[in-house]
Amino acid sequence: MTGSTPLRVGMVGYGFMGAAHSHAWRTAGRFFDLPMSPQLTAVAGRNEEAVRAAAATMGWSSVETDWRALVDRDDIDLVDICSPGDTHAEIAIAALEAGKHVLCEKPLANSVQQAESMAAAAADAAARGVYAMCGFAYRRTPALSLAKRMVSDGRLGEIRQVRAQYLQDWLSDADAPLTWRLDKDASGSGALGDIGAHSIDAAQFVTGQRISGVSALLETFVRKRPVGGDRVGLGGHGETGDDAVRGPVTVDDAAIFSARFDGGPIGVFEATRYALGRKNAMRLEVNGSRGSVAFDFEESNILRFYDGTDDADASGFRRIIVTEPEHPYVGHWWPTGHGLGYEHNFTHQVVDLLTDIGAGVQPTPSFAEAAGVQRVLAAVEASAADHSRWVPVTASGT
Ligand code: SOE
Repeated sequence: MTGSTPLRVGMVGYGFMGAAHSHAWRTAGRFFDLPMSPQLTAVAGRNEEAVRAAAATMGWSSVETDWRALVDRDDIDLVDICSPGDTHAEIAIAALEAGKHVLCEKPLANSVQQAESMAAAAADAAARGVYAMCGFAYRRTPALSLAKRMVSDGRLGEIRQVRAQYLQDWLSDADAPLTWRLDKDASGSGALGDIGAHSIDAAQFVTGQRISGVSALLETFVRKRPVGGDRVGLGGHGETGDDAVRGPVTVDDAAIFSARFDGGPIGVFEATRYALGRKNAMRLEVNGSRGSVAFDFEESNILRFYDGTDDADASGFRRIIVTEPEHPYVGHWWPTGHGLGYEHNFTHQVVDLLTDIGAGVQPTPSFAEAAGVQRVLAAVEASAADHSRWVPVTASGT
C-alpha cells in the first residue's frame, strides 16, 4: 500500500520529458507500493499560457513562470528537472540547498565542471537526508535490469566485450528545424550527450564497470537548419522557401568511439540521429566468457541470452520474453505475457527513487555517478577534437 504521507513534486519543464515524468508521477503509486504518495503540486515554465495548458493536460495543480519561485515554495518536497541541460546545474544546486530532493534528467549537465559542482551539492545534501538522482531511465527497462542481474549472478562469466548503439533517424531530413537539441549552449552536445549518454550509463550499469579511456569520432552532417517551420515530435520539416532563415547546428550529429573498461573489457559505441529506419534502437550486447546478452529497445520486451555452457548441438541465442513476474518490475503490471513500453521506465524510476528516499539511502545513479558519465562525454569530445587521440577518463575530469 502506498504511504499516505504526501511527497509534493515541483517539475521544471513540460516538453517530451516533462510529459514522460508527469505520467510516471501519476502512475507509480497506482501499481507499486511507495513509501509516500506523489502529488503533482506545481510545474514551472517561462511561457504562462503554455505552462498552464501543460499543467491542465499533464495533471499539475498549479504553475510558476520562474523556476526560482518553484524552488522557494514551502509546499514542494522534490524538484524534478526536465528542462534543457544548460539549466540543470543552477536549478539542482538551488533546490538541494533549499532542502528539496532532486530528480534531474540526463545528461546531468553540459560540462564536467557543472556536473562536479552538482555532485558536490548532492553529497552535502545527502548528509542532511536530502537526495539527488539522475534520470537515466533505460536502466529501468526490465530486460536491461535482467541483463544486469544475469551479469551480477555470473551467468556471462568474465565480461570481455561491449557493443552499444543508440540509433535514431529524426534528423535525417536536412530541412528538419533547428531546435534546442542542436544548440550546444542549450544541450551541451548532440547525439553524443542526448542518446550516447544513455548507452554509456547502460553499459556501465549492466557490466558494473567504468569506462577508463576512449578514442572517438564526431561528425555534423547538416551544419545549417531552418529556424522556423513545423515541428513534429523531435524533428519535423522546417521552412525552406527563399526567405527561410537558417541557423547553425553547433553539436555533433553522430558519435562513434571505442573504449576500455576498468576491469578489462573493451567496447564500441555509436550514437546517431541519422540512421534512417532506426527509430529508437537503443542496443546493447555484452559478451562474456560463459555467455552473451543482447538487447534492442525496438523489441524492448525481449532479452537475447546465449548460454555458452549449453551442449553444442542445442546451443543458440534464447529469446527471453521479459514479461513474467520473475522479471524485474514486471510483476506489478499486467498478467503474465503482456508487455511494457517506453513510459514504464520512467514509472520505475519514480518507484526506485521514492523507495530509496523512504529508506534513507542514496538513490542510483547518484549525481556523482552521473558526473562519471559526463567525464566520458568530455573525453569523447576531447578525443574527437584531437584526431581520435586516446583520452583517459580520469576520476576528476579530463
Ligand atoms: C531524443 O533523442 C530523445 O528524446 C532523448 O532525449 C531521450 O533521452 C531518449 O529516451 C529518447 O530520445
